[in-house]
Amino acid sequence: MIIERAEVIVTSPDRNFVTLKLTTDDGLTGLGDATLNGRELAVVSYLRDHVVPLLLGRDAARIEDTWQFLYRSAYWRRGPVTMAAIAAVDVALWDIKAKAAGMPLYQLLGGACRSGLLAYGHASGKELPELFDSVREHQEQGFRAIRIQSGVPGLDNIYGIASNARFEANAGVRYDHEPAQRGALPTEEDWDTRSYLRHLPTVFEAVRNEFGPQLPLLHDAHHRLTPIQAARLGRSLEPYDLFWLEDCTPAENQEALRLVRRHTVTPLAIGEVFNTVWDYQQIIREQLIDYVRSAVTHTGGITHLRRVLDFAAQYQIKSGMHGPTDISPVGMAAALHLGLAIHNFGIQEYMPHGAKTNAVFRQTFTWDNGLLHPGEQPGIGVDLDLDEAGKYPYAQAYLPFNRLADGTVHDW
Ligand code: CS2
Ligand code: MG
Repeated sequence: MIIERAEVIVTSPDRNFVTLKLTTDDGLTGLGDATLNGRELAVVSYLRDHVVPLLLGRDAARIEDTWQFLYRSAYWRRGPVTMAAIAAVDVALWDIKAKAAGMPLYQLLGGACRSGLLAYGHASGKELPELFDSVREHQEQGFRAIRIQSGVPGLDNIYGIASNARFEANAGVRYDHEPAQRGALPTEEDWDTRSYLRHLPTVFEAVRNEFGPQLPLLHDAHHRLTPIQAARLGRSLEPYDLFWLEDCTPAENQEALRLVRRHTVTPLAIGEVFNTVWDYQQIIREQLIDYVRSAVTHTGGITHLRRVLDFAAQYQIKSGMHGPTDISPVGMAAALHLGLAIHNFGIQEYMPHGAKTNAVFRQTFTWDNGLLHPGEQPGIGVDLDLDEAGKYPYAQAYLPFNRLADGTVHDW
């Protein structure tokens, strides 16, 4: 099974996506997601200019060897661009191997450990009535777990609030379709930590009063707090029994989580911007997190993310794979196959894609009664319609950034 063709496909139906398509000499094809939000073309070049020449003529069956070759022969290791490129090759090869074996990938990974994958959806609102409506909407869509993002009095445009007037004016669609905004430059958003820390506990109190104690609730602090602020937030949210508090503080300095852990028992999820097991060494070994947030697409594929999750399992840490709209349907399908096969599955993030995207990427995974399932089609179960993809050329888009009231750039 020799790799005969390697194509890097860029399309922008509802947002930009980068997909690697490998074709073998016996006609089998495999797809891999290489989408890095706001920096897509860097991965396109890494793949087209540096990786594709290395793949042609290789034995498609040698997944581990190809992984090690791409990681070690690059000399310059780790990082979001390299690991997204390696991830795309890895998933495409697993897709091919599962098709060659005539089985859905999860079967090749050891079979199902559960009947389906609990998923959470994104509810948000500038104020409580809108937020409550959004929670109800997600419950009607079948979600059994819900992420809560709320506006903060005094701040106009902040992360995660679907009804973002400025965004709708720019893009003409609701924010929850995509955080990256098409345009020549990134837009600036507002932030003030003290207002947020005062306001958020009141939001969770209101949500619990309205929806009761059972509903699993999640929140994404999106890397914006110092360790002591994160500790305070975790503690102030304890009465509302969160499923997790995500990215409470930037985790380049893994030690920072020790301070948070010392002050709160609110479960912590981290890792969507991590790319290798080495980003997790200390926080897993010291039991400083409860959920690994890495996505297959950004963590070296199924081969490497499985290693991270096996390491986490020794510490009873579970998966909580990143699944926003900037993970393509190919990346989502790969996550579902891995999620079904691992024992230490926790929860899967699920932001449904738009109609144009679903026309480009024909998917077989299912969503039923709050559970996702990768489906039974051989491979990962996603086909890419090249004609449809060709209708949507790449469109420059950036994630927003934050400035504090005094003009200081802050984590978005
Ligand atoms: C977020 C993402 O879904 C999440 O947990 O952190 O929406 C994130 O902002 C985007 O994926 C960035 O590209
Ligand atoms: Mg997040």
